[in-house]
Amino acid sequence: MAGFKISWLSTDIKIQPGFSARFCVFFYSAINVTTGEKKLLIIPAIDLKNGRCVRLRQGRIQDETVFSDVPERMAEKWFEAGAERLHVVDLDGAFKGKPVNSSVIRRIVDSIPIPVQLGGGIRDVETLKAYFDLGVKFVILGTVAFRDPEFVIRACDMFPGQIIIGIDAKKGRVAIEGWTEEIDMGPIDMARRFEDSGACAVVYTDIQRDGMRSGPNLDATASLAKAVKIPVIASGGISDIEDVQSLLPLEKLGVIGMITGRALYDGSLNLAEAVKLCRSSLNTGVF
Ligand code: AMZ
Repeated sequence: MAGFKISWLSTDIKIQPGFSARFCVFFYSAINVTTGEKKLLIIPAIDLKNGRCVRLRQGRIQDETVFSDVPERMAEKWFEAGAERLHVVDLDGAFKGKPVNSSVIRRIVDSIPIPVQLGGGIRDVETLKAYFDLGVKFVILGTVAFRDPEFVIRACDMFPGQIIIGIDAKKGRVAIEGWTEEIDMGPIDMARRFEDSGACAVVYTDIQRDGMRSGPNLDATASLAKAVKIPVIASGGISDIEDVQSLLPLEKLGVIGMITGRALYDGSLNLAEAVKLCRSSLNTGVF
């Protein structure tokens, strides 16, 4: 009897006759039921400022490096290298508290077939609707999540499985409004507010490491993932393949992916290699 094949994203799994039910249970347990994906995601970041693709250091608006005047070309590049999701930030939007780079975001969404998660300047339902209409798959709420937690709950009701909470912290305190304002709350307390909101993930960024290639904050990321049921996406500081490797054990705590920016642009991290590592490590753990 011939086997049959399950095609999933770019991974083909051949099921041969005689495979036990246990295989299916193990296989299913490897699937993140929240995202529908089955491995740790490497999510390249495209930060937009004045229509260009930039990287900041520690979020300082004056400390920018421009990597492309045509951000959709970058999106295509990361897609072709194997990315399965893209992280896009409207930096002008985050600073101004309203969408600024929508036309570029449209071009990015139109140029690649993978899901885009987008944050920066989203404060109301109209903006949410506009971005989802445009084809954005997940929206990240940062400042408004602190200022108006009820809004997050309404948003999760309206767009189930598509709302991500953005928690950016500096020295253990959450920062909002383009990271210009620190509030008297830690990331765990902030995340706990949204335990039952229906949010599909928390993106946790260590601001002091962001754009610095100083290594991810493993302790803080692990503590957050342990403290809440919501899946966590780690961000900030990933500089090379060893850093990617160091985050893999956190998958069992509820970390579902990692965002990387400057290391990809500088070339100190090879995206295809990182994606491959995340796939092979999961398979080793499962089979
Ligand atoms: O780099 C910055 N100064 C910055 C940044 N990258 N400020 C905000 N953000 C990102 C957050 C999150 O993804 O990491 O913007 C989003 C939150 O935006 P808002 O407008 O909801 O706070």
